[in-house]
Parts: sequence; C-alpha cells; structure tokens
Amino acid sequence: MPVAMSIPARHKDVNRAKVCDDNFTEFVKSWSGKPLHRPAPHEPVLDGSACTAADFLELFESQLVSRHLDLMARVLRVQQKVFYTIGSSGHEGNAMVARLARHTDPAFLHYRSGGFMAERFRKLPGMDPVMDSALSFAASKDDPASGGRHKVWGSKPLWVLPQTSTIASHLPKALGTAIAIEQARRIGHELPIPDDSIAICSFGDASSNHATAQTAFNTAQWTAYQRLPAPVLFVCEDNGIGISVKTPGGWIGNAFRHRDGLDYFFADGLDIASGYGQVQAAVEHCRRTRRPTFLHLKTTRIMGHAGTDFEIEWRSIEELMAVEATDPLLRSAEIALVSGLMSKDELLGRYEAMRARCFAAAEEADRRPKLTDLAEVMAPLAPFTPDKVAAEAARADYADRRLAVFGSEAKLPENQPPRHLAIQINQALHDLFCKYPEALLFGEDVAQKGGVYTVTKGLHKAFKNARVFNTLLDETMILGLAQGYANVGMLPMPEIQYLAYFHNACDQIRGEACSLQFFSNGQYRNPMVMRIASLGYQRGFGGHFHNDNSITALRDIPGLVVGCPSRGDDAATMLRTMMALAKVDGRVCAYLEPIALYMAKDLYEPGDGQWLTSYPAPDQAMVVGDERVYAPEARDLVIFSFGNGVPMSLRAARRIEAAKGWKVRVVDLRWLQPLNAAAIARHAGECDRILVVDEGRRSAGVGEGIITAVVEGGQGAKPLRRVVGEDTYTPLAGAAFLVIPSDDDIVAMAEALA
Ligand SMILES: Cc1ncc(C[n+]2csc(CCOP(=O)(O)OP(=O)(O)O)c2C)c(N)n1
Ligand SMILES: [Mg+2]
Repeated sequence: MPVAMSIPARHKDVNRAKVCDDNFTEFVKSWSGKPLHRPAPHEPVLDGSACTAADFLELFESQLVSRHLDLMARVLRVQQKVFYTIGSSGHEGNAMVARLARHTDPAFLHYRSGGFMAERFRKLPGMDPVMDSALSFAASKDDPASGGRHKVWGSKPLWVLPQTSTIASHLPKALGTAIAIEQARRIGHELPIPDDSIAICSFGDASSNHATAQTAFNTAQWTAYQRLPAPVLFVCEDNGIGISVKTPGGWIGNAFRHRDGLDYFFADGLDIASGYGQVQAAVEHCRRTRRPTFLHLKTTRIMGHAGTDFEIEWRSIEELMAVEATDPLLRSAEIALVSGLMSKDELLGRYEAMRARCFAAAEEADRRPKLTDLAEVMAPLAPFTPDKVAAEAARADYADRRLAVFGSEAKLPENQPPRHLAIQINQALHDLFCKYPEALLFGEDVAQKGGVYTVTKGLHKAFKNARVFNTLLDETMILGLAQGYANVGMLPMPEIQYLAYFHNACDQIRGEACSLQFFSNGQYRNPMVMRIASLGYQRGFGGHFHNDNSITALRDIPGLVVGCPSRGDDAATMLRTMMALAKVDGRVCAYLEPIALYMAKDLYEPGDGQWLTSYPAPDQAMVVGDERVYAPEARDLVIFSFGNGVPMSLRAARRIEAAKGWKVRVVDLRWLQPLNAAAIARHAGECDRILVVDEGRRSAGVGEGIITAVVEGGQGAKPLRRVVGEDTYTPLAGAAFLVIPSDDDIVAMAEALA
C-alpha cells in the first residue's frame, strides 16, 4: 500500500495550524506511559535536567502563550481582526533564553521569538503578554510596543527594542549595544541598565548567511581578537529552512563551531529538559566572560513560514508530518506527563484555557481604537521641539572645558582670524566634544590620522581612544555601532569616509536607525549625527567614488534630517543644531561635508580670502531649515543652491549682474531634508526669475524638490530653469567637468531666462 494512503485524513489538511493543534490534543489523549514521582518545585523536572519543575511549569506556560497567539492569528486573520501571521510555532524553546537572561539585557529579536517574549513578561509584575501581543496583532493604537504601527516584538520596560522584518539588519546594532555597554565605563557614562548586562540578538538560520549578519559576526571576532569585551549573545534559531529554501544539513554548526572569538554553544530548543542547561551555559558564559557568544538553538518550523504559506503545495506530506512530529510542545507535554507534573486532563485543561485567553484578548483588541489620523501615524517619526532644540544648540555652559582643550582664551577659535571650512568643522567638533561628554566619533582613519582630509585632526589626542577611534572597514558596522551607542544613551558621530560608501550601508539608516522611533511609538530613539564627506568638484581627481554628488538615497528616508553647509561658520552652527536635534528629539542627522570646499579660501579671485569665515561663538546656532540669503534686496533673479553650488552661484551672479544689469539673490538652502518649502516659495515670490543650481543628478536630485516647492508655492508661472549634474557616474580627470555644472553653465542658463 502506498504510504500516502495510510495517512489519516486529518493529516492531509491544507490548514497545518489545525493539524498541529489537533496533534497536541491527540498526543496527550493517546499517551499511555507511566508518570514518575512528581518532582517538588525545586527538583529537576526530569532526572539530570538543569530545569526545575518550577522552571518548567512557567516555561511551558510561555510556550502555550506563544503557540496560542499563533493559532489565534491564523483564525482571526480571515476575519480581518489580525494583520500578521508570521508565527513562532516550533521555536517556543527560545523562552529558555529569556528565562535565563534579565529583562534589562537589551534584546533584538527574531520574528519567531514569541516564546522569549512571553517569558520576559514574567520579569516585571503586572504585565500581560497575551493582551499586549493581541493589541499588536490587531494593529490597535493601544499596542504598547508600536502604537499600532506594526506587529513587532517590543517593549520599553522589558528592554526589547522593536525590529523591522529586514532579516539580519539588527545584528550590527545588537553587537554595537554590547560594545557600548562595556565602553560606557571607559568614558564614565552612566548606563540605564546594569553594568554587567549582555545584548541578546536572535535570528534565523538562513539569515545567518546575510552580509549584514556576517559583518556583525566578523566584527565580534575582530573585537574579541583584540581582547576587547563584547558581551553579545547571538541566538541562531535554527529550524533548517528559510521560507522554502533548506539550509544544508549541519551548516550552522559547521559554519560557527570553530570561529575564533565567537564562542559556540549548542542547545536543543525542542526539549526544555535537556536544552535548559545548555542555554544556561551560553548565557552565563556570555555574561561572565564578556565575550561574543553564539548559541545555536535547535528549533523547528511548523505551520509554514506565515499564514499564506501553504506548505502542502510544495512539500511532501510525509516530510511535513515528520517536521510536525518534532513540535516542541509535544515534547513539553511529554515532559509534563512523564514527570507526573500534570495529568492528561490538567494538561489539556491548560491548553484549552490558554486558547480561550488568547481569543478573548484578540476579540478585546479588535474593539480597541486603530490609528485613524495621519498626523498621529507620523508623530513619532520626526519629533521636533524647535524651542528646546534651539535652546540646547545655543547652550554654552562648558567654558571651562573649552579653555582646557583649546589652551587659553586667546586660542579659542572665535578669537582666531577667519578660517576655511575644514578647520571650522574641526573646531566645532572639539567644542561639541567638550559640551557632550557622551559624544563619540568613529569611522575609518578618523583617529591618529585625523581623517583623510584632516577634519578630525587633534580630536583623538584631546579626547582619547575611548571617544575617538578607528573602526574596522565596514560602513554597515560603523552605523550599527552608532545605533548601539545611542541605544544606551550616548551621542554617536559616525563618519562615512565618502558619500559613495554610505550607499552600501544605507539600510542601517533607512531601514533601522530612522525607523526605531516610528516602530516603537517614540519610546526608543537612536540619536546620531552621521558625518559624510560628500559631493564633487575634486578637480578631476578621484573619479566617481570620491565625487559622489547624489544625495537622493538620503532624501526620502522618513525622519532623517539632511544638511549641507557650504562655509565654515555655517558648518559650526549647523553641527551644533544637529547635535541638539539628536540630544533633544532623538533625531538621526546626516551632515554632508562638501569635500571640495574643505580648503577653499577664495571666492572671486585667487587670494581674496572671501570664503574664509570667523568662528561663531559657542552660543550661536542655526535654526533648523533656515537658509542663508546673499543680496536679500535683489529681485531680478533668485538662485537656489547648496554646497559647491553656492560659491559657484555667487561668482555667476556677479557676471550676470555685470552682463544684464540684474540684481541677483543667492539662497543657500543649507537644510536639504526637510526642504524649507515655505522659504523657497517666498524667495521665488519676491523675485522675477528663478534658477536652481544643483550639482546632484538631473533625476531625483534636490533640484526636483526645489522646483516642486516653487510650483506648489504658486510661483511656477515665472521663468524657471535648473542647472544640474547629469544622470551619470563621474569620470576621472577633465571629463568630470562635463557632467557637473560650471559657473559658465549658470551664466548661460540665466541668459536663457532673459
Ligand atoms: C534582507 C531580507 N531579504 C529577504 C527577506 C524575505 N524573507 C523574510 S524571512 C526569510 C527567510 C528567513 O529564514 P530564516 O533566517 O531561517 O528564519 P526563519 O523564518 O526560518 O525563522 C526571507 C527570505 C527579508 N525579510 N529581508
Ligand atoms: Mg530558518
């Protein structure tokens, strides 16, 4: 007889949630073993187990919470009462990790860490994992994790920072948090959690192959290799599959068992009785040794990848049944029965009671309010308290520290002659490091060398290795570190060496850093000021990758603040304001430094020194969104620009004035995201003609945003032109000038406006 024919009908059901649900009941009912002597609460649940009966009973309850939330979601999704069905079924053993860690160990969780979450809820009194999760499943705005923005595992009191569903993207920041926990001591920073905390990070087996995961493992090893502490517990929840792609048998053990600096532990997540001691060994090792630790947690995946994954359509029924037979809840039921801790009736009673509790919570959650207002949806994305930010930016109560760093009153930068951009950024950094003892600056070559362009020169000497340091060469990890430091209350200033190299780490800002306030309903924040050497005009040197002029990838990141100063005094005041935005509102800021202007001293003629500026006193700051206007009285033509385009426009304006007799206003927008649309419309309204000078590309550049602001501001009928970079990479040598605007182009375009 073919095997399939011997399979009972109920096992052929498309609905595997139902099959697994029935399996549990069937298993318990048909169990015919003989119970052992019932262990006392403090005794091992089974002989030789590190897990006591008391541990087991609570862990089992957490497993049930997780399982019945999954089952509930599958049923109520079709009724539009639940909006998420990726479950944790088969992974419930991860509850052991939560039990053996503390609720103050920051946790960055895999979407299948429902058991972990339920167990962590026990750590604080008065919290209800079922109701809280149900609110999240229902996308109710009462959801304490995200306020109805996403189904996430997250909790402010429980130190679970919500994660996006981009797999592996949370590993760098988890490692960053672990490193930050240890670094706090070295900079005298008071942590919001105990000093011996560890960072916990769970993820799937397939995810472990991702480049973003690999950089975290590599960086953990790189750190441990130098005998630097990094108490991160990587928990690989290995179910042997990623959606439909099987992980080669034994791959995780093979890939991680022998990595220097990443201490490998295995635990059977399918069996609490044996897994508990193994998990305990890993957690205790990580906490005690402060070394990166890799816990390979064996799990299984039942009920498919998500509610929409009908496994029966692409897997054999025999294979499915074999997987379902490894359901860790069946093993827990067996432990409960064998140990004598529960009778069959008691076990089934608890199982059904938890089902009822989860459904009741879900029905209640369905009655709770949803997000119905756009402003409410967006509120946590870009918190902005302008008065507080302005006050903080201008706060200058650190005169003694500045004196110590700069040496004397006479040597204070504001008492020096006018200087160029690179020097003024450097002075501003020194100042801000005096102002914020929790500020850190790091990146490639930033320490002893002072950066490729010496912008950070002297900082390392003045503020030492714990605050100014070189990282390993990986932008994803640099930005992951930044999030880690921010997570424990520091003020990171990561440096990206060139704009072109931001792009390969973009997701750390786009998907992660900028989304944290949104997905945690403003409860978590990872403030930072990311400095990026940017833009073109390196006189033909360096080719595209050192002349990247495209900031398009930054401009549409929700919540990100992007600014680009074109001169030294603006650079100082903008940097102060960005630090205040980070400090006060938790904002993520991108500070674009135009490389070609770092050393620029002259504007019109060689030797005129007109691009040198005085250093603004430390109580001076720039208002967010504020533009700088040259010749505000001029009305014949307004030129909008930023960065390199500003001195070019000023030179061109002189020529246009000479040639046409027009008075030309030049507006340096300075803040590129959000763009100050009202200011753009106002200047456009006051002038007869409009020119936009954007060295970025024709398509999707800032220029498009400026034109939109002009048109939407009702000024679109006026003569209006753009001078922009072309849609190409920047070539080497003289050809570079073919693709980016020149002074001549601006003058010529003004002619076209006439
Ligand atoms: C960067 C990224 N690529 C692809 C996906 C789509 N995706 C979601 S889960 C998943 C498989 C993950 O498998 P694994 O890491 O083993 O976790 P499991 O679901 O098995 O627990 C994929 C490909 C994603 N979320 N993120
Ligand atoms: Mg997997």
